[in-house]
Amino acid sequence: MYLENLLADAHKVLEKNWKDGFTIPTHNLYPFQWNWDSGFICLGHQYKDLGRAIQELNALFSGQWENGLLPHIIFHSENEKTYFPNFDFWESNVNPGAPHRPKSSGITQPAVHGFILENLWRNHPEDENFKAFIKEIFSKIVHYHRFLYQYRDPQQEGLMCIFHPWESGRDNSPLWDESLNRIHIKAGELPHYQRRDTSIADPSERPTSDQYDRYVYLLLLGKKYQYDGKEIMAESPFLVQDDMMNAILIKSNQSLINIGKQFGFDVGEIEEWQQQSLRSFREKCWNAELQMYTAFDLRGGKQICEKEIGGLIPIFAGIPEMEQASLLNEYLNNLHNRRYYLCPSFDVDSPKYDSKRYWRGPIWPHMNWMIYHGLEQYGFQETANIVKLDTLKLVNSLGFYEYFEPQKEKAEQLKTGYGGDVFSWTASSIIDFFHKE
Ligand code: 9WN
Repeated sequence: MYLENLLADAHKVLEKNWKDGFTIPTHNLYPFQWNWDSGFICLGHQYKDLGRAIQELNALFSGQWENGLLPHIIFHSENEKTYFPNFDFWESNVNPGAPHRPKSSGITQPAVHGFILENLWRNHPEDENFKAFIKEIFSKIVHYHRFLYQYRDPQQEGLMCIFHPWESGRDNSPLWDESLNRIHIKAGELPHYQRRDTSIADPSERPTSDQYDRYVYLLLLGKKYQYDGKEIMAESPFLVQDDMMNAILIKSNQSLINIGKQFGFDVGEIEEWQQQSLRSFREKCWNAELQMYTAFDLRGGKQICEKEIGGLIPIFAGIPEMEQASLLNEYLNNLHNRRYYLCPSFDVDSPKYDSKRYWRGPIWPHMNWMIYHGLEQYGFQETANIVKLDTLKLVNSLGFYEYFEPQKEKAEQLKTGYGGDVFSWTASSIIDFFHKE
């Protein structure tokens, strides 16, 4: 059923996006190095050239700040003009611990690097270069996790929070609507800025201009306090303990513990974080009525009660009891029976669902990669296989796009996916799926 060339084409995507030391997500739309993209991109590089995966992570961590922050964008080039906000708008050097070069943003993204490192190591257990690399990078990843627990856990619960939707990696998810609506921007309050994304991608597949104003507002709030000041936690109208980011942090903690024990590193501190994080996550993020995990709005003091793709990721981190995992599995099966490709990024029955607008409905291949592995771990192999097959089918028929239409009837009428084309983590997810067959 699959194009014989799919795997070869996926490698070509990574080759095209390789920039002498790191990989961009896609040309034009995202011309720099992105944090969690790079993690997933390593999955693809490892089969052709493990050295590239090492370079990718080294390039990413060259942008790490003294306080441990691993920024969401690393601007290795200061000449690219197709992205807003660029390095000169972020001004990362307002923080004295930010490297002078490479310039970076001042916020972060999901902490995928621990589990990515474990994945690469398990696939190449005897590689001496890789072992040496683990010895170098391990403490940098731990330092990053320490940043999240020190600077982003104001109630000391073991749950990190974000103050900007971009940090979640799911920028315009309906999860953030209520928090963003707390922001009232007065005329003239924001500096003039020009979006670049909407002249490259179809504006109907991107966030709205009202949302963008709020993204800029929160960026400026962070900058006012050097991006790590305590005032951010005190003043930000947007303060959310995201279920997906915390699940990913828990998954990566576990990977660091596994690696550390094998290599004889001290993992006591990580084990303490992990115990508290697991306990708090289970208490605070499960919603029995929705039968799904939810993010917690710290500013509003309540769960964000929506069925959203982040609520499925705890299965990847081994967080649910079997009963809860079965409910997540049922949720997906039900969508499959209703002729949706898996896994839509938002509740298809909600009025906020929009099948083509970015994180408000479309399917994202790297999310499917995590959900596939989670389902498999809990023994839901049939559903896992559907997730994998749907991803392969969509990419095979619509191309290496950023995101995809979930409704089968509608997808069959389309010639392409949505958002950026020749997309790196789409290619990497496909490559890794092929290697696990
Ligand atoms: C802002 C690069 C990134 C991904 C995010 C995705 C999108 C950026 C943007 O692209 O966000 O970080 O400008 O829209 O939402 O998950 O890391 O692929």
